[in-house]
Amino acid sequence: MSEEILFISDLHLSLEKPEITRRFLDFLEKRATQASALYILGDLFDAWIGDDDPTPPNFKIRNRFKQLTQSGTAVYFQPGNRDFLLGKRFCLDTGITFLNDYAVIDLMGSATLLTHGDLLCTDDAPYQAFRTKSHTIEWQENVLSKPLLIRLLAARWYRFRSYLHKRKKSQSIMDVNQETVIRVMQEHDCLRLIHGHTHRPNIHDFLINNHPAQRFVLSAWSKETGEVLCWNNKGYQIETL
Ligand SMILES: [Mn+2]
Repeated sequence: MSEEILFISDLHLSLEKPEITRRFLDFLEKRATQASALYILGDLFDAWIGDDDPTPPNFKIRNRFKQLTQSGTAVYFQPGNRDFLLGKRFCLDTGITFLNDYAVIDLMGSATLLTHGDLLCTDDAPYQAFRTKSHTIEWQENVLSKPLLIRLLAARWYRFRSYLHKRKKSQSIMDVNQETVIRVMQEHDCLRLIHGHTHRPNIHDFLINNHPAQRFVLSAWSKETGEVLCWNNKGYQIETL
């Protein structure tokens, strides 16, 4: 059997969108078991307020992940801007491997850089400032030490605030900055980048020092459909669920 690697991101799973959860659980049980590896590039959950949160559908998803990793499919999770508080306990419970904000993998012989994508949106200075603050150990320890109910309310407030801010921001500010893309790819010595976050699925071709480079932008899942980037030794295809 030829090796197959799957990439998804931006499912934004939440209690309010049960269709996406259902499709994802089905995907984990059937489609993902055929692959050797599944990479989740962030924003799997619309909000994550700590590994101790028992809110549905977290428990079901945890169990399905566990079944998948036990069946032999390696699962990797990279944090997004919504679920960056997902932690060690969740990964230990499910057998998932946690990846750093930037990860380089060998994808069918080519060094490939993986990231959620928010770090590439360097034109959005207020967001980057919040990101830096919220990624300090002090900030995270402080948040995670609050009672669950407080964290739940705070997450709602953040989501609402981010919705208000986004309405005021221009479309270009919320996309990646191409200079940052090239710099980060050079730093990691990669000519292929896969990310999500912007909800602008596409495959961009460009040059880095005269070498052809590619940037794959994964699609966000919706109530109606979900996309998976599938790689095998023959190349890639985008599968619609
Ligand atoms: Mn995101």
